Amino acid sequence: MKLRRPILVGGLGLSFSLWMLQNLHDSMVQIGEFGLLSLFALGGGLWLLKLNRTQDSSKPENSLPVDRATVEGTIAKAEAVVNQLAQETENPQTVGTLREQVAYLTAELDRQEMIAAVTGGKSVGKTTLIEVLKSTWCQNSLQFQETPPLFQEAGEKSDADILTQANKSDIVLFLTNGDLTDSEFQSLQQLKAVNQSTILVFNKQDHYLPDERVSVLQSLKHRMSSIVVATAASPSPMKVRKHQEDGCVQEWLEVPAPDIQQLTQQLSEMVTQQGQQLVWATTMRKALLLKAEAKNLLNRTRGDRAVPVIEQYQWIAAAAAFANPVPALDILATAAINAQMVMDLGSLYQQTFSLEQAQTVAGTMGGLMLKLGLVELSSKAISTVLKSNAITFVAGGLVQGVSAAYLTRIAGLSLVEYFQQQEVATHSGTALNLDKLRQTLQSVFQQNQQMGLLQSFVKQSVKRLTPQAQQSQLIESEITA
Ligand SMILES: Nc1nc2c(ncn2[C@@H]2O[C@H](COP(=O)(O)OP(=O)(O)OP(=O)(O)O)[C@@H](O)[C@H]2O)c(=O)[nH]1
Ligand SMILES: [Mg+2]
Repeated sequence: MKLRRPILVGGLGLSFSLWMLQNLHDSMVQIGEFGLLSLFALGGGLWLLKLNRTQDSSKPENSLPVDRATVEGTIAKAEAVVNQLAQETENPQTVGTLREQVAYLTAELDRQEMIAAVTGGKSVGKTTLIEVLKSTWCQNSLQFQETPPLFQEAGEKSDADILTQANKSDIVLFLTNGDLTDSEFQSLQQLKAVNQSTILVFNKQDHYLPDERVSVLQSLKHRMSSIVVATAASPSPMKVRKHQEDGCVQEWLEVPAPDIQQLTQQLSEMVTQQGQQLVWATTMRKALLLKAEAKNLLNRTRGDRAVPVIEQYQWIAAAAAFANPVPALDILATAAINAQMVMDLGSLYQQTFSLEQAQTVAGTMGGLMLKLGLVELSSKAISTVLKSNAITFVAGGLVQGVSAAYLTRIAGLSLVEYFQQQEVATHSGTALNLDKLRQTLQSVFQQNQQMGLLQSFVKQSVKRLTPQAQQSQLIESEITA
């Protein structure tokens, strides 16, 4: 009777983790008998088939051209995330601010006045260019805003902040004084990545001889596929020499007029031909930013709730493995991931799993942990920590208990991390992306393998699992250490 049940469950999709916790006391030995590995192979084949078909169907949301309906759709998505946050957070003030921003975005769609941010490194001529534009080129519908200089070691604002700010404008004028430096190139790439309309302005071209100008301009156009123009916002005075009829030579300095004609022509074209488009694209960027901000807050709220859930299952797994120490690594992996934990964490992230689905996820993760060698690595690391803390192995299941707790923690944290990276679910039933789950497991495991973290975790677990005698030993070893 006892033997039949796991076979059935295993055949359905490797779901004995929950069963195991329920039956720990009498079943541990029996599992070993009928070959856990073959069960894994059977169940494993099933879930691999099921999960590999799941593909990431998300397409980039921000590639030109942007139409009004798409922007409205994105604003609605941002609003949905804000609404979800409103249901889960205990901070109504934040929600209020976010809601105001959503309303503002909708109004933004019909904004008439446009904004151009003027950015670039220190002293490239931002202020001067704006002055010249204002005094010689009258366009009421376009305002210029100078950003703080980029690439400053001790700048008040980081480059990322400056670029984020610049991205809230409709056009970015990115100034450079010659060939691009690496950091200039990277900043331009970042602007491009968020679909920001950018004009690369080669200012101070008067510093170059005419044929040099041409080659700089060509090189800029070659490197950046964006629009490139050359300007001289405030050309240096030039020496003018005049030979007079009587043979004398007269010399004086002359200040050439600013040369911004290529730029103003480009700007005029953009404002008249693409004005509406540009405003929509800006609104789109702002909506995506707002959505990301709301999602961050939501993830933080949910993360706070997830930690005690993980801890609860961590100690359940620890107690079970400690009481019934079975050395087989695969049992450790499976015992560590409780299907009920998957369900509980899933529901925190609006991902409703049926018990069967949760069991599949648990089995998948156990399999991944084994395949990635995480189970073996952590057992070894934990034994080492225990030995170095002079903890004797009076209780035989200590390594197993601590390992089970540790693996539960890794699995729980990975699931949380995985859910947090997903789009905020407005309906459940999203299929699992096995590749992403594997990557997340690996990276979470690596983060948690740091010696300091591991040591404090082991100490915490030992305190939980062992009687007073062991604990005093632990404390002693801390004092003598
Ligand atoms: N030769 C030449 N000098 C220029 C040109 N444009 C600006 N300058 C000079 O470059 C210097 C810096 O100009 P700003 O306009 O203050 O530069 P900025 O980018 O606003 O500088 P920060 O705000 O301090 O980063 C000034 O002395 C300008 O006169 C130009 O086209 N040619
Ligand atoms: Mg300035």
